[in-house]
Amino acid sequence: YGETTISEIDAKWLARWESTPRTFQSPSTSTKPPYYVLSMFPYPSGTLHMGHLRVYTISDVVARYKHMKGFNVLHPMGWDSFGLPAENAAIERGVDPAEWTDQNIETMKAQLKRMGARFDWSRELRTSSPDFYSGTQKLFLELYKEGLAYRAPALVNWDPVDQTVLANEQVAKDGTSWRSGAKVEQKYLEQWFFKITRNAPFLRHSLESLKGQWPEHVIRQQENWIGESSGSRVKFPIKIAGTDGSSHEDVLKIYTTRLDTIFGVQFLALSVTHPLVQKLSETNAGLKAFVDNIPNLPVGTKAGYLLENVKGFNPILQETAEDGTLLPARNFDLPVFVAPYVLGGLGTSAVMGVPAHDQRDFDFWQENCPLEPVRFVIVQHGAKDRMVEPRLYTSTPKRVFAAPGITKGVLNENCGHYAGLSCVLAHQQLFATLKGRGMALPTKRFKIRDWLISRQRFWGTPIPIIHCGSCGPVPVKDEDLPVILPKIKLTGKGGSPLKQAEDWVKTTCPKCGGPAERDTDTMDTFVDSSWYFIRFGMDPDPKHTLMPVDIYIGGVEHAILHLLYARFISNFLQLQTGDKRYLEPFRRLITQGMVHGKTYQDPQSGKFLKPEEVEIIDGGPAFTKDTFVEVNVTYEKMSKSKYNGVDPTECLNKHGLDATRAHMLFQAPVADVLDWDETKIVGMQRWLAKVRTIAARAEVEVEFHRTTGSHSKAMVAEDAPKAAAQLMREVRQAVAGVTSSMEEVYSLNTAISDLTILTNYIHSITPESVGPEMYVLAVETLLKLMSPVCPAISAECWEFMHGPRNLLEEQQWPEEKQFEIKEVKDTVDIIVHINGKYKLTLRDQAIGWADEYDVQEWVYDAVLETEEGERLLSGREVKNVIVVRAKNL
Ligand code: ANZ
Ligand code: ZN
Repeated sequence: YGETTISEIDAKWLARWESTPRTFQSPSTSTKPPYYVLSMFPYPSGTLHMGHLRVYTISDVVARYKHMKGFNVLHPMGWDSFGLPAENAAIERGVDPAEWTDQNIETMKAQLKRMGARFDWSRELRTSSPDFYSGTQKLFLELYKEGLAYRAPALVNWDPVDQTVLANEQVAKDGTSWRSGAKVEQKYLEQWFFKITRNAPFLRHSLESLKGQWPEHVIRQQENWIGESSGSRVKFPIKIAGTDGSSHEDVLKIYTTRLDTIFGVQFLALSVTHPLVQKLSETNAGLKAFVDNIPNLPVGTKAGYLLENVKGFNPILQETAEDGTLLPARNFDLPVFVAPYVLGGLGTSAVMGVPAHDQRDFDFWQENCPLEPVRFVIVQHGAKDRMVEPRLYTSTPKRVFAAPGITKGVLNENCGHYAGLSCVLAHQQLFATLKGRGMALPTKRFKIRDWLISRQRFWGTPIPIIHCGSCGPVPVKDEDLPVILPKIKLTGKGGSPLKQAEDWVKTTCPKCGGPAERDTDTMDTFVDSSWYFIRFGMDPDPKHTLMPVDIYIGGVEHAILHLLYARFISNFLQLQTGDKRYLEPFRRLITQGMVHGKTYQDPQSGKFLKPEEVEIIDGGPAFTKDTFVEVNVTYEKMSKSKYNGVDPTECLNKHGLDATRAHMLFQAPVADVLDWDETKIVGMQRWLAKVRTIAARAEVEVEFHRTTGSHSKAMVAEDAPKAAAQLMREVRQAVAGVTSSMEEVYSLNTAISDLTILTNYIHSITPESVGPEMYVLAVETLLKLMSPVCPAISAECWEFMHGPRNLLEEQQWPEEKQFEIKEVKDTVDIIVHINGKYKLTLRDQAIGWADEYDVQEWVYDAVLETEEGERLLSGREVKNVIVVRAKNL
């Protein structure tokens, strides 16, 4: 047994798991409660990396644990197999993207199996198979029917040389195309959107229900991304002068959260996409030039274009105050600008500019009207009679009086009879006044924008829409789904790849039967991943489809978009089906940290060194091999250029799957960055060697018992009961610690330390010192607790003790209460029958550890110890000693 190598153990158990797949039973037939463990499915890039190894170790540990806890576990795996790399490989090397993808999947699947993960491969899916993408297309059409999928013009990256749209990833940092090197242009194209904004209120408010279940920072990121604010829509009258001297009046609707600052409005500003700007630029050449030049301006530009022929008016100043007070005299005209800092599609795409109280407006004002004073309307709250002398106008304010003013500020006399009111109160009154005049309405606004799902790419789900000259866009009929991707040769040039598949594009209109064309866009791959988890849980009877996911594990880089899109789609299905299980798709979320690699850098040249170029002295400092200069050792994101990458398969082959998995979990809490230092893995290997030693000792005892039917009583030490009680305390502590780590997941590293502590304890004692039964029980419990983390070695040890038919992974998870030792001070009376007849009663017997040990043997000893007992038992053949148990024994 001791001779079996780690790689033999791995090979044996991997084969065993392969031949006994663990599949999820339909909840309609299984009596066990279902539990859905999901890890984010990988993009089949070619090979698994250490980050994959980390996330799938975590999910496998949870799945194996839940299985032992008696759940019917769904732990599926699939492939997010549409996307750009396959397409790039096709363009560069002429390979078929489908073949490239399938090959990568082969490799990566073998790697996943090598780590001993118990995935339910019967439910494997790949998003690029027509089987799956017909579902994606159905989902698109459902959204389309509900008006949640629509088309609108949007800016795209355009490569003028290759005449093609580029994904953001294909645009280099300097703004050139990855392939042609041409300067990338921005161009408007008709694009498909999902109207995620319609569900923004739900997506925002439902986050409350996830608190405590999702990492706080992920909830916060979602909140910020959705970005709720409540404000007002206010109408500002404007006058537009025509070129012929005529003029007409209109209104501009702006959106503001700070109505209390309305007396401080000094200009109005429109986004470039505002309809008025589009209209005016038709006749205003200067404006058109400004708009066309915007893509060349730096991000965050404060540039503006003054619309000379437009004047704005502040709606609050058109008032003749009821109490007769006169408002300060002022110039009523407001300049109107076009400004890129005002975002299109947000609010009303127009703002009222308040330089004194909004930083962005202030910066804009400084840039465009540097000589104009700034008009303050809010001052720091103080006692009214001590009101700070209001600096009504100042041309050189140090800073704006912004956010804190909302609660702390009061309006000053720039605000007529509103002066002296707190901002909150002023806000209410101003709103009431303006609303009364039909100039303001309350609105809630979300920062989130609709989801642009169109990609002018090949390797994605085709959009199931047909464009007909007379009927417009028409959905593909259900029975004609899926719309299969055609086979074409990809060149990376000349517009949308699908446009070039002319035979495929040409079709007939499902409505009128006339000639029509297929939509040539494909969907963002985030659409695929927004519903794959539902597909995994599908049951022939939709009532039994397993939703929601009980625990979802994945990279924090998906904390915003993927999770938001998945929540949107799931919520949409909830609205459609009325099935509450879709409300929030992921009950619990665990985000794991990155795995960093050990990086060596020459301090002089700054060059990164390969591991074989350095020599490490006693696990301490590292030196260059040739010049013997000490090198800097850091941990950084793994990359080829830094020679700090680690191949998971190599690592698994070298150290075995158990040590690799344990090391992965032990080195850092799940959510933290993990510095991968392979030299430390020996710690895990030593631990596992100890486990094998004590398991071998336990096996000897089991074997003895099996062949003799007795527990080698003679050898047991005098104070075994005490030592056994101590051992049970240790076991109980480990059960409590490991179980709570498994439930919390975030502290899986402490589970490993609990396991090593128990191992060391068992290693330090002998079976004789605690009694063989107790020893065996402790070892068995240790193996059960280890099984999720180190499934191969623990299964091997278990099999050694119990034979091949009794599998460790089918055992029940130990419970703390099984190891409770009643430290009973009480005594009991024991009524003893010998050979079927009442013989004597032992009074006031301290029972101590008796019920944890062997009661019969203990009583036999106790009887022997009495005079009468000795007389009764010695020299007689005792067939049986029956204890009529006292109540608390
Ligand atoms: C006047 C004002 C005065 C504003 C003040 C703020 C402070 P949040 O809270 O993020 O929702 N805004 C409105 N629409 C905009 C757009 N399309 N592009 C850029 N900015 C826009 O921000 C709401 C504030 O953002 C609004 O309130 C508006 O400026 C600006 F002391 O109006 B505020
Ligand atoms: Zn038609």
